Amino acid sequence: MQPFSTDPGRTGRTPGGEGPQAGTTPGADGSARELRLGGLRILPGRIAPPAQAALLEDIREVVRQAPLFTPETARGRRMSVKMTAAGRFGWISDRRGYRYEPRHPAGTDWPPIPLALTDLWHAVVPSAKDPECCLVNFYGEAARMGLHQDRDEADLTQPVLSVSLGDAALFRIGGAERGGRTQSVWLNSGDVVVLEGDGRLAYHGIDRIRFGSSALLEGGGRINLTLRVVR
Ligand SMILES: O=C(O)CCC(=O)C(=O)O
Repeated sequence: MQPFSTDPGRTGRTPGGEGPQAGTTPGADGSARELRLGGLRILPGRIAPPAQAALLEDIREVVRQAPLFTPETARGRRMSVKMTAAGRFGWISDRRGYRYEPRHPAGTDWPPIPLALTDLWHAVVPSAKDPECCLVNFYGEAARMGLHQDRDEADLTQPVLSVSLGDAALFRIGGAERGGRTQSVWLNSGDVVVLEGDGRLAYHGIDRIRFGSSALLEGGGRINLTLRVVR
């Protein structure tokens, strides 16, 4: 059974308030807000509430075609997040280790990356190659993700773009070396994080989520969508 409903239209409530720019929430001065933290670019509220609800419907379709599964580490430890993917490749981890794969563990092709996400990618990182993987991470109440670098991609000059939907999450950011100083920030639904340039290899992870803090997902929880160029 999937941890969130894949039925169309099962949003907890429909958040209101369309910003003047489709899909974005501008800062008080009308410009798109942007923070820099540890070499990462954070775009708070980049995806407006109605666009979040629409994106959730897109992800429900992805999950219908490519059901969430619980990855295991090579040592047999089950990860606390559930995962699936869209695009040419999905990132998986099992007893053979972690890697990108062209098919879901059930043997089916990954569904296409939703258009709203490729549009977002082109708007936020216009000079990047097209994304080839959209990893979908689902965080239930106790899920977390340890500090790690994203370095399984062939071209580490290509950015990584990460979208938060649903409950707030405590995001920890370090530098490019393991064991260095870290900083934390709460990511809310609709926030976008870009790992690029000096921040591309920054260690990052999710310490915990504030379960039930958002009404986007009916039963609570958080979805993270991470877009990457793989080859
Ligand atoms: O959930 C998040 O915001 C981070 C996800 C992440 O770091 C990853 O999938 O590599």
